[in-house]
Amino acid sequence: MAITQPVATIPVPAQSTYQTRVADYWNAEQNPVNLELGKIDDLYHHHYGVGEAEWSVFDETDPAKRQERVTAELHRLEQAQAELLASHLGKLSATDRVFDAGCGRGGGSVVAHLRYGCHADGVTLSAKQADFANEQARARGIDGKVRYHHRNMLDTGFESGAYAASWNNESTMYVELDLLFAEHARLLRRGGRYVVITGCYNDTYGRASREVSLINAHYICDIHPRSAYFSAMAKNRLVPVHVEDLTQATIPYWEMRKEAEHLVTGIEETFLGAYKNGSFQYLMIVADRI
Ligand code: GPP
Ligand code: MG
Repeated sequence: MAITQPVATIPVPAQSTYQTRVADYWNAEQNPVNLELGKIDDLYHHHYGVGEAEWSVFDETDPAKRQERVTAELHRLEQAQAELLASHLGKLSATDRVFDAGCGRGGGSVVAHLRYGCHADGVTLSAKQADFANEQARARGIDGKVRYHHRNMLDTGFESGAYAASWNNESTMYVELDLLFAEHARLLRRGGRYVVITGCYNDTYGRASREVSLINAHYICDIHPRSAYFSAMAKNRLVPVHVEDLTQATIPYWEMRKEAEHLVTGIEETFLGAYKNGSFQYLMIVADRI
């Protein structure tokens, strides 16, 4: 059928209705598993942990001290994950600039800055998270180098080619990968490094399992299949140099979190089920921007 009427122009909002709902979630979020862990050393993370868990923390007989030790142990595992990501950002100096896409309350950018002395720009859809993270940077005296912005990671407005490294730490499931990687490729200089740590569904299992769908509903996200990462990178000048399946390495974190009655959010069994039935993987991809 021929279109005889011109297509009506409608105002395009700065962010979609979906993105507004995601921002609402993070503006309201106050999970003890994020705030109590972050308070320990003012490194606030919104990702999970990796490595062997020290189960002896549960041997503590004083209930309050036991809770404290479990909290500290989960934070140690989350910190190990942040350090693992940062260790793959390539050679960086104090004059380099890095981009943290979906920065949450800011922990990852601080970790990168403390490690390399670099400048960091974090972006989040949540004004509350950006304010919180900037306040943390001020309190630490690093606000001259580490800055957080209330912006859309798909359309940052930052300068093209100005970044030596960039990453997504568990934030890709909120966006379209083609649009995301186009923005990383635009921001990264040639030879720059991109790192993603993510939960993805396993193509060899089939489509998204019940557990993966429950995780999507819990966080209002849309977990991509593993294959989608590689095809979207190939289309956007990002060439993988290292791929690591972190699934086994994250299971101890979830086993311990499940037993931490003062911190559980209710999603713990679902993650463990998804990892153990093979439908879901915790994956790191390191890529060069060519
Ligand atoms: C953790 O954030 C990560 C996400 C919400 C994105 C979804 C991640 C997947 C791997 C599917 P968080 O630390 O705020 O979550 P929680 O409150 O559960 O600790
Ligand atoms: Mg958390």
